[in-house]
Amino acid sequence: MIQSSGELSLADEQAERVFKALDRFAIELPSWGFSNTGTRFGKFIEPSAAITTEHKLADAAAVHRFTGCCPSIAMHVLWDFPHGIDDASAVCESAQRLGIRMGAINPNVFEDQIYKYGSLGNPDPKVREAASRHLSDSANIAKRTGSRDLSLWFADGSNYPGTASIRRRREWFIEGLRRLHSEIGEEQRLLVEYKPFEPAFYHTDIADWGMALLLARAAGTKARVLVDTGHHYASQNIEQIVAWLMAENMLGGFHFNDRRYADDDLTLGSIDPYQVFRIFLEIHSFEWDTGKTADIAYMIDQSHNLKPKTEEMIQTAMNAQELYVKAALVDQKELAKHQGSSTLIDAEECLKRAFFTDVRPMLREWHKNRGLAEDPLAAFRASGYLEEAARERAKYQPAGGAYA
Ligand code: RM4
Ligand code: MN
Ligand code: MN
Repeated sequence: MIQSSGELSLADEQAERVFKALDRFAIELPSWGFSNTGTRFGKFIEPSAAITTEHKLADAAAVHRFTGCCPSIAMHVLWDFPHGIDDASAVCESAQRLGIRMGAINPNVFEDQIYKYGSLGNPDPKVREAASRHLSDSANIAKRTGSRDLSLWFADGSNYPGTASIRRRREWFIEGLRRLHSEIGEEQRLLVEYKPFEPAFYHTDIADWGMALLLARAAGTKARVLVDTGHHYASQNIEQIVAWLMAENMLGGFHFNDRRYADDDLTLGSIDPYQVFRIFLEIHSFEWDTGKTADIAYMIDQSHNLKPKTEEMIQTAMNAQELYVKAALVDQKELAKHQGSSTLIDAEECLKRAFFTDVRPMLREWHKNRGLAEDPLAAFRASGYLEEAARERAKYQPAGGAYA
């Protein structure tokens, strides 16, 4: 079919928008997404899964090599720096050698036996002190690794009514976060994550974005809220939360994943790609309205207990790129006009037109222009990386195939 010049220029204009969006979009990989994880019912072992920190870095670097959009890796302190700060320089150097950099540092105040009744919210001052010490050690690790963000998630809460003082625990949280805030560097940030339930089932100390926002404000000017897409009740409007947090200059970052029921940690966009699109759309609208670039850390937080981990990460990064650029294709000017005149159907069609645009040919083009394979997943599979990893990692697997 011969296209009219009008159509051609529309295509060119679209391609330019897509390329611009792709040039600035980066999403951070989680180190914990490369190792064998499971559910509380068991864990299925993948022979190529990462076992050491070095493996996780290598896998993350491979994902970045093929996708071109994952230059950094978030680390979990206890799992990746077993000797604390003494491990930091070596881990950093390995990452650099592999072509990636250290991303957010995630302290761990939920696994140790002392945290049975909480960390910063624990009624025992000795436990609160231990948690604070671990948090400040983590802040020092972040300084050493050159990480901007200290990403905080607390399992704190209670299972039965009356067993914990909700108000006192709130105060202890404010105290602990303020103290940590005073210890981080000028360029660093605290990201406060919320979650409605699990592991606590009656009350969670930081249960929603309102609590996270108030705690972040109480902590100090360098604290922001972290939105984990899986940490909401089923029908909650996440993009509205995102819009409000951006308007308040309080959105620090995301933990992206998808879900069907609760904190399922499934592949981003696998269940409801339109929701991810709507979240990105709010961000593009904010940028269009204000002329500012939203300062947001995009991070992945997934648990790949059934799919091959590195492949799922590549799939996730590609989904993220696709949905980010689809949202960038929404004609903001036209949308604003329809919103202003309450022409509902036209406004909605504006979104749908962008959402249903097949951006994959433009993505392939972008990859080609960067000297990357046009199809990252196919190229990764052809590279033999997984087979090699399985061979090389076999010696790290304890007899019987499972590892703790
Ligand atoms: C939580 C939360 C945190 C993650 C832990 C392991 O559900 O999403 O971000 O670090 O799991
Ligand atoms: Mn998370
Ligand atoms: Mn989670």
